[in-house]
Amino acid sequence: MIQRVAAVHDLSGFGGGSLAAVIPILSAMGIQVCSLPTAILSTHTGGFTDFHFRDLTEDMPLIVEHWCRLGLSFAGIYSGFLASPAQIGIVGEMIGYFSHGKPLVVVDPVLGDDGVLYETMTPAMVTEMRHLVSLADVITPNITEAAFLLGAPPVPCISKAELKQWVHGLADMGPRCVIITSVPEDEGRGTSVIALDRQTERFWKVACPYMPAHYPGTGDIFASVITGSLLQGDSLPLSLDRAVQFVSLAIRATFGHDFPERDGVFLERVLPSLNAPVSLSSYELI
Ligand code: PXL
Repeated sequence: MIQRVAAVHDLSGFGGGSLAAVIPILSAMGIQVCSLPTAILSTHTGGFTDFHFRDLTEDMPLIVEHWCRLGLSFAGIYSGFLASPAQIGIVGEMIGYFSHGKPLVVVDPVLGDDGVLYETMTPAMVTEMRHLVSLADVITPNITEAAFLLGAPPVPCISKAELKQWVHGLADMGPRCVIITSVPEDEGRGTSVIALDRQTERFWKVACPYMPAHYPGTGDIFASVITGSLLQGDSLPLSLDRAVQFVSLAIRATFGHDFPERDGVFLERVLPSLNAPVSLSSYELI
């Protein structure tokens, strides 16, 4: 039996990320993707200005209702970029409708990066996203999104003690696993990924190799590998390792070329590595 995931993300035509990353990554990991598109855009919103944006809020309940009539069940429900506060409520209801299949609920609370909200995001989205986080098993905010969810000011650097407090603050909202990406290290010269599994109370860290580049869509790529890896039965720290390694590989495959960062990474070059045996592992307990 193939595992099936409901993927609730936008479809951006150019620039990679969102469903253009979610579908090939999960498919390469042997998981069937059922797309519930939240919006259709000409490009993602990072680095492009006059993009076309079609909000699909009205279509989403009709798609979910058809899936209910078909009696579908899902091993995972995985949400990312949502286009309106109403969509967050729709995803919450959807989690309830499909709870009989005991899906792994992964919420990537896409809100912003580098200390600011993305162009289409509003304070109302932040408020609603806190509700969706409370329904998730796993959340994957970056450090900016973690700050917005907690109502804390975004910070350029953070101590280990404060970081653990943030992670606990997010875990108190409901999810079993909290994963924070883009955590600044070495006064901004590097980043890491930090995670807490509330069941074991263990904090994990994976350091990310430093590259002086920032490609849109890497958060979607990271969360997709985490979703696939957990569904394949990997532990949380191994899933972190696989996701960090895959994103790093995608960045390295792209960085040597002279293309604008807003074009995204060369995902197609590195997809086959998702099927390679895990060869090295660098996670640590902190
Ligand atoms: O990578 C997150 C993301 C997803 N979808 C759209 C975006 C972004 C980030 O900018 O603009 C449309």
